[in-house]
Amino acid sequence: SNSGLLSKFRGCMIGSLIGDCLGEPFELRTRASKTVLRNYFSNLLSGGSTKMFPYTDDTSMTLSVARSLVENKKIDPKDLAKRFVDEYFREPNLSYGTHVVVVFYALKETNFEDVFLPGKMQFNGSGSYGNGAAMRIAPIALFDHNKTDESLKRDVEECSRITHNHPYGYNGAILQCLAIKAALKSDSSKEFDPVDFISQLEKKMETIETKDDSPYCESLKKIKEIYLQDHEDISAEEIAKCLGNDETAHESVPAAIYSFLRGMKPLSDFECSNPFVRTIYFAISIGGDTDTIAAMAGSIAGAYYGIDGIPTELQERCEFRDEVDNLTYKLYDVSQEDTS
Ligand code: F2R
Ligand code: MG
Ligand code: MG
Repeated sequence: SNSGLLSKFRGCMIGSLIGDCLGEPFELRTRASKTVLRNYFSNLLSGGSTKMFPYTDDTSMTLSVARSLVENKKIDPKDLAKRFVDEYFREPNLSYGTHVVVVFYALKETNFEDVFLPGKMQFNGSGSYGNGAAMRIAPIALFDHNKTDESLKRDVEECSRITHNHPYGYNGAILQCLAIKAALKSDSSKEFDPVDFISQLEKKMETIETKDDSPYCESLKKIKEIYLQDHEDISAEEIAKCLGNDETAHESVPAAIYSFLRGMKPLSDFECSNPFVRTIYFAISIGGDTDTIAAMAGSIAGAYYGIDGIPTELQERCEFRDEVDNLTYKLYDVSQEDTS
């Protein structure tokens, strides 16, 4: 139903916000102990605290993508670049990636003449493979949910290559976008087959990656193996070693997708009956780039369970919750208008 789809849109965007806000305190720090994480979540869920959690670059850039789509009803790279830059200079202290800031300055200094050129020049011309393109991609998955994978891929690349011109960078954003789209299209009241979910993504990535350089297909294979070998209780530490947990796209997008799958089943070290919460918990327990892995996992899980699957106790702790939700209604409206 349409109300079901709207709920999934809202779940996706709020899921991303929650992952960013709740994952931020642990980003790039020593991995939090299970006791610390359990207390953190039970405190939040019991409403014992009224502390508000601020968002970071992940949300700021996601909002720019959503606003640009709402205003232009299509991907407009120049408008996107201007929004990224305006937001950065308006609020530069949101823990942006250390190198992406160079792109913002260059775009501004060249007056947005060629919006792809500064991104191409990053890292001596190889382009960035940071996860900054993947972390902001959720609005495109929603806007393009009825389009072909081919047009989704084109839109993701245009949005990504402004800052992330390395194939690992934009392909990670494509995989993350395809995972959200698949979650959006899945009925959460029906049985779910994780191996089938991963196999579908793998098939799509095989047409995108080259055979001899395919980090995403390799990680998807590893996730499939975890299920096929009944190794479903694998620890968060082992997942970090096996799939990665850092600021690069290829070492974080697979961990986010795995966190979504892992949240479907009870966890041995965290008793919680809500699968969305389990996803965020597991994503943070992987350590490393916790805000970004949890934001990406949260957007997939939110697209699957819908807004009603996300406890209000967690939503209410996030700065900008209402603004994100209001924007999502607008994004929903333009995505319904657009049938091209
Ligand atoms: N940056 C953070 N958190 C750390 C906060 C640091 C703080 N600002 C401080 O001053 O201490 N979080 C946010 O950054 C990640 C997204 O980053 P993005 O947008 O991809 O940026 P960037 O700089 O392009 O890439 C990130 C790092 O990836 C490595 N890398 C990328 N391409 C590379 C290449 N071709 N060769 C070698 N290394 C490459 C570099 O280490 C980049 O710095 C998110 O976590 C977001 O939350
Ligand atoms: Mg961040
Ligand atoms: Mg991060």
